[in-house]
Amino acid sequence: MITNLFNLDEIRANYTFKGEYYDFTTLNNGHINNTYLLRFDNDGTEKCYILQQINTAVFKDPDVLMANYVGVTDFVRKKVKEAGGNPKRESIKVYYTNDGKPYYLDKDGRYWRVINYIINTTSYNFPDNTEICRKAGKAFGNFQKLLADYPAETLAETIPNFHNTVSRYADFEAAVKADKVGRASGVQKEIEFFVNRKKDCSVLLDLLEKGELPIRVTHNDTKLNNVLFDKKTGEGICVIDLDTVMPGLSLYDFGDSLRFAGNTAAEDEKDLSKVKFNMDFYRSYTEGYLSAAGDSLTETEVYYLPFSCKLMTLECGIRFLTDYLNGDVYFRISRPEHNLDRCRTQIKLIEEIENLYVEMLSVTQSIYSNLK
Ligand code: GN1
Ligand code: MG
Repeated sequence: MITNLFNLDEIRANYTFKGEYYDFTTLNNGHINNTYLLRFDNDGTEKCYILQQINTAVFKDPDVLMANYVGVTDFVRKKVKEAGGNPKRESIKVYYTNDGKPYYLDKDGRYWRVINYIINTTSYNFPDNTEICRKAGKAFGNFQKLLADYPAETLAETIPNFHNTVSRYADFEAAVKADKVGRASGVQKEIEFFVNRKKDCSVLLDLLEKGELPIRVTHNDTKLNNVLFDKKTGEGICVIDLDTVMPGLSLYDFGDSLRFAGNTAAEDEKDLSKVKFNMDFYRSYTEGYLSAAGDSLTETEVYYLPFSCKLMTLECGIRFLTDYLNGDVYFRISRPEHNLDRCRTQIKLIEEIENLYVEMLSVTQSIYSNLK
């Protein structure tokens, strides 16, 4: 967890912002970094910047993180320009400190970065309708295509084994065994649920090892709220939160998106009767995604799209429970059993996906064959 206290004067003195500082607001949508919106009065018009405190408990090497981040954002900006798009609205730009660094290390040892704020956009924590899902699918599909020829060998693993579901499971087993804060006895049902699905954790990694799935440059944190939608056109114009762009499987991005966007309720909903997997959202997201990325995917990747939804939900459920067992040391929480509530919504979603699985397979295949 990271602290909210910071010295804005010190940070401001190390950057050249346009206009006169006005105020800031907190924009904490995610569970990891602290994010603020800084507002300036630039000769009567408002100029905003995004300031983020990098969570160094999670991203242990800020130099490596920012080298990846600058590499990817510069690459995307160039691609957007080449395609005739508007780089100011469709890509992220890192602002450098006055002494030429892509981050600022403050006197208390905290790391900060400043990026552009894209005006007249909105993001969703919940897809209000199928069109939002279709557009989100298209945005993430495009993002994947945009990075298809990024030199993957230059990307460092900002969090090693991030979506390695076998090692995530091993961490979970270790947390159960250690039972650091004495919570294991109260969550036996949840533990058993994951133990019964241990074999799912190795399915994609086995295929990767056999050479049946390709490594790609992937986003790795494809929550719906990581897409900015243009307020005027409604299109998903910019994919944000690029800390975890790393080599990975396309299936990680697809599955993680539906884990979040396919859920009819919030990730931390306490009333599990509200948590369902919405097949209409699945269909429209898949249509959007395949319309953008479909021709670059292999048939094996497409076949495993429904499975990826189950696997990424399983991974996230395991991570929430692991953090609960470890004493809530990773994800930001705002109530005592927050991680357990999050884990329970993931369990409910996995049950839903298991029941809908055959339908998901046939919906996916029919969308895919219509594209060909
Ligand atoms: C974290 O920061 P945020 O909310 O975008 C996490 C993701 C999880 C997600 C669950 C670096 O993402 O992996 O899927 O929470 N990011 C990191 O909501 O661990
Ligand atoms: Mg994130």
